[in-house]
Amino acid sequence: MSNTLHEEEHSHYEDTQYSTTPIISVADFNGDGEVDSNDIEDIISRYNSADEDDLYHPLYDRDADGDIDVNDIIKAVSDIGVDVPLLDQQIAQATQATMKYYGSDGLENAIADGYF
Ligand SMILES: [Ca+2]
Ligand SMILES: [Ca+2]
Repeated sequence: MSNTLHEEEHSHYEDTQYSTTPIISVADFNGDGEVDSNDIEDIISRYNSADEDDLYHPLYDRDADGDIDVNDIIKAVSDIGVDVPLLDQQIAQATQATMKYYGSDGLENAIADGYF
């Protein structure tokens, strides 16, 4: 019984259009160990952005479909109060630390900081 169920889930997963998964499993965007109003304000400030926009960053794309829309915000809100895995905190902190090198000003910021 459990084997059959597992196989069905597996084949369903392979049929889906999206091969990417969110960068972090819960919406602790600033990596402080909890999902609270700061994280929600953070994602709301990026609302209605998509792949090529500077406001878009995959860290906030909770369903990994290339935009930050109401579905991503709903997912983030539903994470309020959940336990944040240590790995997610570390990934979020590392991603925040390098976020200024992302987007159209990214290269300029990297040069200004002496990376090139
Ligand atoms: Ca947080
Ligand atoms: Ca999305």
